Amino acid sequence: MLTFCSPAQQTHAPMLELVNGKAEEHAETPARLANMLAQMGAVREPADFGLAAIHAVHDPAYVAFLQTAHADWLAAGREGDAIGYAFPVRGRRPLDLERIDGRLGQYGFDTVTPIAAGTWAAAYGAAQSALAAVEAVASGEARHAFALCRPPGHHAGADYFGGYCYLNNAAIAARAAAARGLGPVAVLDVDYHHGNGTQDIFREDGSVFFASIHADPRTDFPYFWGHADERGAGDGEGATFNQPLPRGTGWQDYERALGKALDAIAAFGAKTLVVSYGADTFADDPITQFALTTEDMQLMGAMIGAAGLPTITVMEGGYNVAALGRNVAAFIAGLESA
Ligand code: Q9C
Ligand code: ZN
Repeated sequence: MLTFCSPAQQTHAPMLELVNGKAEEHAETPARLANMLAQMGAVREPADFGLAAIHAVHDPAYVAFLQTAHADWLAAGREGDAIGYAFPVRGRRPLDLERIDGRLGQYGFDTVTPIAAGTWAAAYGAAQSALAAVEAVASGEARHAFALCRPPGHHAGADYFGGYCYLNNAAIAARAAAARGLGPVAVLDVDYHHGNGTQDIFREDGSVFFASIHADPRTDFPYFWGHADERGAGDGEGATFNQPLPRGTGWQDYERALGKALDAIAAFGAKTLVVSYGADTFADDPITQFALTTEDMQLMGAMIGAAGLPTITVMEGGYNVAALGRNVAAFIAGLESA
């Protein structure tokens, strides 16, 4: 598998997340990527494709906020990572706020996604890895390419961050793939959590199909998106397909949902697949509640590969650090067996 990763991705090292009423050690650690890299063969550094493909998905004012947020935080006399504490629940509108705290609330939706010193450089590097994977497929160099993105991306919307995500690598890849003539594109999101950012970005865009299999948002993050009745809107009506599954779901039920998602993607007429792959469906993941095994990751990869589409995979979550590289390697082995 042609695999991409930027060294800049390791500069993001958030310290804490405020969850369960406590400051806990952040789950999305540099050790995750180190473990994945240890299981990969050669990994390529992406070229720098610049900001244009990022701006094709994200609001430039939001991107500018991300670039200076940590420096603004330090300039306000703070130390450590920037975390918001006040959020506009209703009537969110593009106010031009001055204070970093107002801006963190304006653009963020939770208290688990700190902006640290290296966050922008790492998020930019992860987006470049996704773009390099697109380029490898578009140029015909590879039929499958994998971007070892970290930080992940699928919770980030056009103008917001959250869920450990800042730039939406899958959406950036999908738009870039369509621009390179690889459309129609479908995004298949198999992370444990619903990919709310990707859904929002393509909600009214009927040219990109979005299918997600995830823990029911009635019980799990991100709570406010991913319910079965969310099917897209306007031009995108019917091009969003959510399958929320209960906690405890194992391979048998997961396989059935994956089959339905792949059928819908085929019916849509997708020519290219972007997969948001999260290994946090793993039974021994410390923050989630599905029951897939490492072997199931291989079966998942094989089913996706059997769809027969050129496929760009971007890494999302997965928090059992010791098992992460093994799970990713199993998924890739399955994908390549098809
Ligand atoms: N008790 C991704 O997998 N909530 N993001 C954690 C744990 C946040 C996950 C609560 C989970 C965000 C990309
Ligand atoms: Zn996740």
